[in-house]
Amino acid sequence: MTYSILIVIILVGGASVGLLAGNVIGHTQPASTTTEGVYSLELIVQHGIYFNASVGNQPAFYVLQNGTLENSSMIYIPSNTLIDLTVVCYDNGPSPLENARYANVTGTVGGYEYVFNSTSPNGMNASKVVPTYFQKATALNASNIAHTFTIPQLNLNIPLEPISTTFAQFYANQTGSFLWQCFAECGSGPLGQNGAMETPGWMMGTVVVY
Ligand SMILES: [Cu+2]
Repeated sequence: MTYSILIVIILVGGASVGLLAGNVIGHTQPASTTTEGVYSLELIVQHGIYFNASVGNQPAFYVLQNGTLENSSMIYIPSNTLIDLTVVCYDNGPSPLENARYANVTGTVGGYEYVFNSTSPNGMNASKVVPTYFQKATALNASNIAHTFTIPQLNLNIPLEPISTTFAQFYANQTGSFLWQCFAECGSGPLGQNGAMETPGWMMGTVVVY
């Protein structure tokens, strides 16, 4: 009798632990969506890239794919699939937001992003890979945002701190082509809205959800 009760307790306890572990490892998914695994999207923001003779240097987003930096004018992601988004921002200074609402994290799983500050992996300075802090954020300080990765039609907004690594998860639950845009005025011209800000592959482009 005593043994039976013990076995039941162990079984129930074991099942609970298994469920918890499953949630952490497998990521919690909405019951209404079907997924075929997790898709990793890795973006790099670099600054000081030669744009043209009159503008000079500008910042740009790249897609890190197969070990190379690829143009971000077209970014492909699967629909109804958990997207693991990692953005490494090497840019070291803030730009004013086009609207204060772009300081908020929107459209992600849980409504937050993880920010690892001072974590641009810099081969010249190994100490830079040690984060000075790690933050689970639903919004960032609007005065300390270098860029945003925003897909307005999918309500996705990922604000990025200078010299940081940011991780967030999201789903794109409709197929089609959507604008992506940075909403920190990091470009050229009197308002910082020209140059990179209006050029595909720099601070804007198309996200194709297939
Ligand atoms: Cu930008």
